[in-house]
Amino acid sequence: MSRCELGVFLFFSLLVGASSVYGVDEHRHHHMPGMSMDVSGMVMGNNKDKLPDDCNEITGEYEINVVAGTRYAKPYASTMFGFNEHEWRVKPCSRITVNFKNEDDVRHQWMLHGLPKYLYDRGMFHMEASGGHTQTGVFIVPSDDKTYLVHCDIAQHMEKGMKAQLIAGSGSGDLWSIPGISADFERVGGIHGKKGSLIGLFAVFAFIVAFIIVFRLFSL
Ligand SMILES: [Cu+2]
Repeated sequence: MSRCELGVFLFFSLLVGASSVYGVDEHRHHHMPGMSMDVSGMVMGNNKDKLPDDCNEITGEYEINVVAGTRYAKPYASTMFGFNEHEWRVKPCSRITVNFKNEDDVRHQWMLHGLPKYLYDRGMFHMEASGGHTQTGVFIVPSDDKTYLVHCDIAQHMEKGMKAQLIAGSGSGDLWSIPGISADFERVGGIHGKKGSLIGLFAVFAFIVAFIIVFRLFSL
């Protein structure tokens, strides 16, 4: 085998290896405990009784009713979807029951990030409700003062208003761009984005000019 062939062989074996590992992972994920799924939606990371390592006991019980729908976007400019509330406060080491109702026709999610990975797959508690359906799930937060990101992961829904925060204890600061709570720093990114596209346009123009010069040189 030449060096080149060996390289190609190694590349493809890596590719096959990586895809099979990914496949196994996906397979395992669909059989995770704490996951339920039907036509009305799904709950992932459901945890009623497994205490985080840093908690001695459950210090509080909360039941929050979250409603998702386009009508909750109305008070905020440039949003299209929303939750009835965009912030919830709980005690560290507390147990939270979430009743998640979707008033729209499209699917919505209530996905919370940053939980300990030894208890929650990918550190997430995740609910999805089909249009017009309600899902109920339970999770327990660890002992730290922390602000957890909650959002809907369906394409463009977070950008269009489905972003919220759950604050355990004194939290770890507000997240940006929460409707009605924190400023939309995304505008800064917007300016950078415009700058970036101008540079891109200039690069294309320079390339065309260079091409014309080279073409002329060779055709003379
Ligand atoms: Cu959504």
